[in-house]
Amino acid sequence: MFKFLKEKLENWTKNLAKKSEEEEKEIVEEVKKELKESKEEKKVQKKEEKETRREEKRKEKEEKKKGKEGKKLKLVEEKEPEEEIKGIFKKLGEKINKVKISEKEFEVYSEELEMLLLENNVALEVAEKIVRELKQKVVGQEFLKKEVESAIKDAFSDIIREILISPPDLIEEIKEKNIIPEKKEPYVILFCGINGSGKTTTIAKIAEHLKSKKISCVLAAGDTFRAASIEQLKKHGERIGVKVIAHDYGADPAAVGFDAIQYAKKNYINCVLIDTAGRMHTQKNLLKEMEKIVRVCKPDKKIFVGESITGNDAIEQVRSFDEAIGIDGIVLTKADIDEKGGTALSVGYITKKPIFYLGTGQEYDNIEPFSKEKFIEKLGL
Ligand SMILES: Nc1nc2c(ncn2[C@@H]2O[C@H](COP(=O)(O)OP(=O)(O)OP(=O)(O)O)[C@@H](O)[C@H]2O)c(=O)[nH]1
Ligand SMILES: [Mg+2]
Repeated sequence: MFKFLKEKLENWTKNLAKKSEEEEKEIVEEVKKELKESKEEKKVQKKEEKETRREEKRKEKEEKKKGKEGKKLKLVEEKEPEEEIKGIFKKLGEKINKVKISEKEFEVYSEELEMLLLENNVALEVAEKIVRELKQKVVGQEFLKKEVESAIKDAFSDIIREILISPPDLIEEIKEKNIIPEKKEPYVILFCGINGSGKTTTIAKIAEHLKSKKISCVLAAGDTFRAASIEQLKKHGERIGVKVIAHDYGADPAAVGFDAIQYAKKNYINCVLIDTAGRMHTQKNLLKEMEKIVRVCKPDKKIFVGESITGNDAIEQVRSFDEAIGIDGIVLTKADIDEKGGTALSVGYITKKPIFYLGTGQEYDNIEPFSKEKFIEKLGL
């Protein structure tokens, strides 16, 4: 993920350190010069003193000859040279161990960083926010040279942490709703998204995941539109041992969902997962159709399933589905083939909706609850 981010960051901090090494050399030269000058000054001073002493001795002798007592020679008090050198080197040490990032140095890096973020599917609005906040955190700050890289990385991770929204614990929510089995209130999740984004596969993965947490499921074959979609869901159901409620092709998806909920109530099933037909976010009439499913089935969660490789288009998709039915969260599929990773950052920030899961392959166990920290770790921060 975020190819080259780590490399770019390392290059930048190396350059900063190099720059400070050049400064360091300049400072050392300056100090050397200062020391040399002060040594020369002292030489001249000593020579002068010697001459005065010689002169005074001569005068003394003359005075003695004259029978008078000679005056004692008073020497100029000298500052210990070692003390002086120590002071200079202390100051020198303080200066050369620190790096201060100027606005100009940041500008050079920030342009590269913004480009890199955009290349990795981070939306412009989000890339600009990251750069702006990083600038606030690092420009004008003094860092210890050996800590500059980790300080910038920390600042970066903090920004990402702020941008991403942590999802609520779905398992806990389902268990809470099912706390009184006699109430027979299954937790209902509706899945939506454009064609081929991975809705049906994600439903099977989540059903398997919930099963492993001792939560029972029933699947509703709400995609009554695409050829073979019902068979596809039934096959998944057979493989994972989960009941599928289906009507014929062309039937009302809201009715399929409603039936699945009735089945769950009757059989004390904890959770209903409703599949829907893929529809482009630009097809307003098809989005409207989703409203009816929502009205009839009253889902506890409406989850948008999008591909992490989609990039900026995913934002438009989530926005359209959100406007139509008000989504509660996101599943990003195909994270296993996404080298970039920016989609998670962008959809999360722009829609302010949490990402619940990442799809990481075609097998049933290829699903991961989304974790901010894991995401940050994958970025190499
Ligand atoms: N590599 C990878 N492939 C995935 C992932 N999730 C789904 N797929 C594949 O994506 C393809 C489409 O998946 P489906 O689950 O049928 O997608 P859908 O959204 O239900 O598609 P429609 O019903 O046609 O709208 C299938 O080949 C899946 O195996 C994933 O996380 N990683
Ligand atoms: Mg499907």
